Amino acid sequence: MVLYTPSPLVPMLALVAVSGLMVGCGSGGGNSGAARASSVSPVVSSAATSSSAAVSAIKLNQLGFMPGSAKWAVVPAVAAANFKVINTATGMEVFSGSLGAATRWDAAEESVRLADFSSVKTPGDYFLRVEGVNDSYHFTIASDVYSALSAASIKAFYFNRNSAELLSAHAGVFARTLGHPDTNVLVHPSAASTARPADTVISAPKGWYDAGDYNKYIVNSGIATYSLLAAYEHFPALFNGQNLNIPESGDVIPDLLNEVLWNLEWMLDMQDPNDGGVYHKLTNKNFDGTVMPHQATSQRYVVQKTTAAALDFAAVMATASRVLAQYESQLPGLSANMLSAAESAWVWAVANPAITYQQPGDVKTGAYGDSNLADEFAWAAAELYITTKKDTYYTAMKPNETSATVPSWGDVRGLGWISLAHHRDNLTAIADKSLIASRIDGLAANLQTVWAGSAYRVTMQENDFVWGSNSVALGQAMMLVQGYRLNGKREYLDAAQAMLDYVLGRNATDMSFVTGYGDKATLHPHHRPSEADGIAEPIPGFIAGGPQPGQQDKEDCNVSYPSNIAARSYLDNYCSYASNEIAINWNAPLVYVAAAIQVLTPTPQ
Ligand code: 9MR
Repeated sequence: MVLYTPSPLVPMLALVAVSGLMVGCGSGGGNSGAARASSVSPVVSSAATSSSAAVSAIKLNQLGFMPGSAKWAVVPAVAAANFKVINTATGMEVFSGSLGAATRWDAAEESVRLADFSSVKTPGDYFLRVEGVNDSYHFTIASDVYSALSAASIKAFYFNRNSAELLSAHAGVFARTLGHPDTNVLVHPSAASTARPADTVISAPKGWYDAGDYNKYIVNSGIATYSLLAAYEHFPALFNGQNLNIPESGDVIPDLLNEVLWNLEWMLDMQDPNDGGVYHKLTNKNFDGTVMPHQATSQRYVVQKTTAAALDFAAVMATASRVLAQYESQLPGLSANMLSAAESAWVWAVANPAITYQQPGDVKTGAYGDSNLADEFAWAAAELYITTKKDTYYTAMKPNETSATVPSWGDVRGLGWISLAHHRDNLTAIADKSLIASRIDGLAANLQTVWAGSAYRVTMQENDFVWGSNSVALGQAMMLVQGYRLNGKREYLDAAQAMLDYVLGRNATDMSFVTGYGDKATLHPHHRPSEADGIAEPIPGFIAGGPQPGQQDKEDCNVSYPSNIAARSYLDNYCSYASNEIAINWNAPLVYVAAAIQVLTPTPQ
């Protein structure tokens, strides 16, 4: 379990004017215009224009749906009995349905009505019309409706590469100079050992910037990297032919794995070869100002070896070892090296089972501190078991004591169950297959129950609105997908689709939280390159953290949040690191869920 500590980002906001760029909140960025130039903002229907009482928005997935998707929209609680689906090109009504009864969603303190138009399956562009309400955004029904989003959500990791020059051939207008070579990193006193005393110089280049900041954290890299590897492991065909136009494109290795390798190479350097321990993070002492990577030149340190870092590292390396084994001729020896790195990190963690992260007094960057390590032990043991088939690891997972929960950086036990379920037909006799199935199905069934009873037809509830709430939504979808993969219950897939809908617009803010995707999408993420690059649009493909009522950045923003209500407490402003930052552990489940929905949604007969 995780303690949601007050923001560690505040010191960054105290800085001002670095290299001519204003730093901190309220610097705006001058972004303007629709996120998707070709799309049209809500069309005002004749009914709406004729009535001054026309009320706000119909909320739906602003990209659209696959032909076989469940399709739902959320309509304000107006008096109308019906809704219509209208073909944009012809202006013809293609479907009319009854609106559900007005029902309250506590998280948004709002009563709404549901429109189910799942039976509309013909590809095309459409919108919804309800008397007394503005027409909805236009949306598309097409089998490839999510392919661009899917690619962009992976390309976002490329845009967040540490130690990389981004060439215009790959990055277009977002090309940038190399920053953070990380070849001259000092061992912080908190991480000193006999073999590597304080101020020893080590090299640990590459990796991804964690989020809107320029630091690198093993714990958060763990869940993010795993989620991408799992996407590949579960849906390889989708990624094998994908060209993301990254520097490695065109080689034999799929681009998703090329991108993941960029981070894995860094992670390997975070292990101390002398003892197997893993540094918790590689960071500056303070957050950088709002500058481009090459302008952020503070000394970097590796800070404290922790049990969580060793275990998350072990889990990821064990996973990567089996996923990359098929590329032995391109990556000679790497798979075996990763497995031995994973096992030595495990041995270190067993010998040092309770070293939690303690932020040193002179270090102010993110903590990713976590005092409950049972889930990290369980996850690492599960991945080591699957890769090595050694029964001792299965026992070490303590399956009977390990529940399945929606994954987050501080609670990773669900990841172990995901992997066990995927590999269930290829385990040793010791594995309890019915337990694996009941863990996955139990969690999916709980989520499905919430979804079925939700006024918004989503799985999010009031207490899910924590820092990075959009990753809770997508984590819930990931677990529903596992339920569907296990037993084919259609409701699980539909509930997972609902959560993709949620982040793309069927939420109480009426926004798509993915930069560049949706008519009304996040424009001002708390992301240093997007803010400091002088380009109006944000870099595309990043998902914002999302609404949460904590508003830990309130003092640092000179504009107010539009609402204090949990599901509406979202501020699309650069200053809002508590609701509008981007992060690798929030993008990775977007990659996973977008892939799963594309592969698993049945094609209508
Ligand atoms: O995602 C983290 C969230 O769960 C915590 O509540 C929050 C405050 O401790 O920190 C978040 O992680 C941030 C990290 O510490 C530094 N990089 C940016 C991350 C996203 O805001």
